[in-house]
Amino acid sequence: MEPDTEEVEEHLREAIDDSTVLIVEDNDADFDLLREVLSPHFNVKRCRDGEAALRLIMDIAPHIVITEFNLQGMDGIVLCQRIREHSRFDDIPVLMVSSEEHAQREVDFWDAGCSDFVRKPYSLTTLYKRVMHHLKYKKMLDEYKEAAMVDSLTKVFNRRYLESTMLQLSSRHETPEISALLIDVDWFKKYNDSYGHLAGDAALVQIAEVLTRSLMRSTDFVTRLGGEEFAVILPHTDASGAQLIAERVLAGVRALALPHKHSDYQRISVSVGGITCGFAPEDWRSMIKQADENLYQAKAQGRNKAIC
Ligand code: GH3
Ligand code: MG
Ligand code: MG
Ligand code: MG
Repeated sequence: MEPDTEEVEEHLREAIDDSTVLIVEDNDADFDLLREVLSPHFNVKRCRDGEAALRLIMDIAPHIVITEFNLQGMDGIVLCQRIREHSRFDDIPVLMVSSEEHAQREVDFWDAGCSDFVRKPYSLTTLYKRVMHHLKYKKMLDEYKEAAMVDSLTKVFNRRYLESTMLQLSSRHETPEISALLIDVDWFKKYNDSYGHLAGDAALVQIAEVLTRSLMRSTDFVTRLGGEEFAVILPHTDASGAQLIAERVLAGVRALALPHKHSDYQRISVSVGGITCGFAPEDWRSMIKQADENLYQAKAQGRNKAIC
């Protein structure tokens, strides 16, 4: 069967082509049918039971799960419920397949959180189209979610991401120490006035890249608070660790060597204010406010320096 490529935009099409489809099916003949129609287009994986499927889902996060209801051990309903227990997986499409004999449980399938349901015998064309449909909307959802969390100019996270991440960190009560750095570009108004707003934008992009490169842990992240002001959040980092990152930021921005004739240093520089808290505060603004006081001191003491 030839897929209908015209219905999907080109970039979605390409992204969907890489999709991993997990089929949970203990019957070989049923699996072979699905594999025949799906494997020319997708990366098809198979598990024979729910326990193995859960382990594989945790490991590879497939783009869609197609599961038979009637499995040995954990049935498709329990599998679906278990998948939905994880916030990471609550938007993975789960397509339930059942024989006519079990189709009267369809309300239970939906209640378990499945995204779609087909009863056997099904049309392979319709099954393929449904898989395409779910993958397309999952991909779009992922893109919209990312766009809502990322600053479009610098590609670092935005305030909304900072807000939701700080809420998560504070609710988990497992962040004994957290540091934040507030970074503000020096004499940036004059930079824009001298070199133009586009050059200013390009400088912000490069500075954001320096910030990202300065991080050392996977839990560290950069956000653009607005304008020429960024925050770096360093969970599980004490004051000396924060000082180290601040030094890397200062050195990295100096190394960009972007000429700035109205700067005392003749180069673009940043000032950094740091703060370390004993726990992640729910309100990120209170943490940033304390960092801002140190940033103000760094500015007052001549800029191009960090006070943590
Ligand atoms: P200071 O050293 O005290 O921080 O001085 P400053 O000139 O950097 O600070 P001020 O707050 O006076 O000016 C910030 C400037 O940043 C003003 C604004 O034009 C510029 N700016 C804010 N957002 C953007 C942006 O997205 N792109 C560009 N190119 N400039 C921006
Ligand atoms: Mg500013
Ligand atoms: Mg500034
Ligand atoms: Mg400020």
